[in-house]
Amino acid sequence: MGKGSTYQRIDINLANKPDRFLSMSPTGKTPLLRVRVDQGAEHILFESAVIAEYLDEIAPSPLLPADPLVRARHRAWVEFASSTLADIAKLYTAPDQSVYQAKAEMLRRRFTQVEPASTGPWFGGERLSLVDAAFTAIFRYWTPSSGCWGCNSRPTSRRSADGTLPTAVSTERSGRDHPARLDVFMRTSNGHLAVLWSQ
Ligand SMILES: N[C@@H](CCC(=O)N[C@@H](CS)C(=O)NCC(=O)O)C(=O)O
Repeated sequence: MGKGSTYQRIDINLANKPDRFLSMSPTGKTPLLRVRVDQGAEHILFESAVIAEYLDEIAPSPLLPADPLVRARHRAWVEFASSTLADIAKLYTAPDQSVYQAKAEMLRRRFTQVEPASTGPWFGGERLSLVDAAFTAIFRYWTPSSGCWGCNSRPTSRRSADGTLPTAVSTERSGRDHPARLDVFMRTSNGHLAVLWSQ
């Protein structure tokens, strides 16, 4: 989660979602953030862009820029990262080769769109932004064994391109065993990915 906050991460097996998770998640998707303020009622936040912005707002040193126009632009690209996450989920659950290829093509197109919008070395210039943080959720699915679904290079900011942010932030967020767990998930999925993985 970063930004110095205290949290506990609970992993959800998306191939076999627990009832408790389903009862909390209106969309049945991860991530979810369960928040309790001052021992009060518990609140569930969903949608990664909303969760990221909430955490940014309650922590010192906001990652979203102060200027309204630049801020709106960054929000738009955080939203873009969120919908890219949903596309990755569709790729992972593609039932056959043609659906898989269509989803992979969609992802390649998305990555070529974000690169020109970045001014680098981070997305918005000289400092880490919420957009860079949002894209780390995507890079978690981009392990040495999964590659980038046929992309030629890592997208987003140049800092992301050299691997610095995705490695540091995603390892903290997802746990060191994430690549191994992802590997099992892919191998045991019912879709086309499992076929690719067994080759
Ligand atoms: N727009 C959502 C997308 C979330 C999403 O697609 N999450 C995937 C994991 S990366 C998921 O939970 N997939 C399971 C499913 O769709 O059943 C967000 O940004 O939170």
